[in-house]
Amino acid sequence: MAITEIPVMQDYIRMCGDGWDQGWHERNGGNLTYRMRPEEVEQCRPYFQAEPGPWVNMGVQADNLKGEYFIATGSGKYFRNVPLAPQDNVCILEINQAGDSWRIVWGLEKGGRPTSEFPSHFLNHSVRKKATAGENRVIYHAHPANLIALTYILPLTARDFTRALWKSATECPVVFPGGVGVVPWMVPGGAEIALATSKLMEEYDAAVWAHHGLFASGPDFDTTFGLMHTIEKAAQIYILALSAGQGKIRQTIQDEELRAIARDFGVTLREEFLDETPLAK
Ligand code: 2HA
Ligand code: ZN
Repeated sequence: MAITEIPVMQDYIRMCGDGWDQGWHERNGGNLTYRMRPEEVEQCRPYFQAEPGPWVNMGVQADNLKGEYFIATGSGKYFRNVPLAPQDNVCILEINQAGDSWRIVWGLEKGGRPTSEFPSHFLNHSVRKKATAGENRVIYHAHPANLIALTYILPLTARDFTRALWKSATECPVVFPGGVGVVPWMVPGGAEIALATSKLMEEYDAAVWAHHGLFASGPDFDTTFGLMHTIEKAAQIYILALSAGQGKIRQTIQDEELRAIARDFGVTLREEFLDETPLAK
């Protein structure tokens, strides 16, 4: 038995490979973190290093993540390589009892650190754990091309992005009834983008990073990957329609029809993103 045969590790590794297959992870683009369940930590513990790495302060702190364990991609590592050599590209981190530092207990065997976006992921885990009563476990950042392209042509507001995406595929309002947040362009990897994103993730389970990519969260790998996939596919359809129609959209899903979907599927759409007039675009 190897640690990579443990189901949680297999699911994590598979998601990295799936993201690569989708074309969302050029070079070292993107990062994935998972907050482990206690029983998963115990399954993996026999494989932990005899000597954990040194504690490294993150510059951010969260009371509700003290003592948690995360699986994380490595800084500068390529998603493409994760299925081939998970032990060199991925790590398991333990968070200290102050909730402000990590240390590596497994992985990155040829050296390295967790993703440069770990402070962003960490703050977002804290916010999503609180917002979902502990259900949220996955934070996923990727660079899907069509969604990034939309950040050059749509106003950078949650309302504009949400409406364009909801109307680009009938299932969208069911998959993300709360809509998507939008973070203006910022330097990645720092505390500023971490704070701006985590502020939005109090309300949204996905946030667009202008001219950069998407942050998505969810309770498990399938749901989170599915959210990324659904949003990117909607963006692709919108771009295809705009391109084929030379910028003219002849018809689209009406607000009343969005309301009808919500009614039949038992979801609550963010009301302020809907227009009053039934025939408004
Ligand atoms: O890890 O995607 O945002 C590379 C990135 C940084
Ligand atoms: Zn990125």
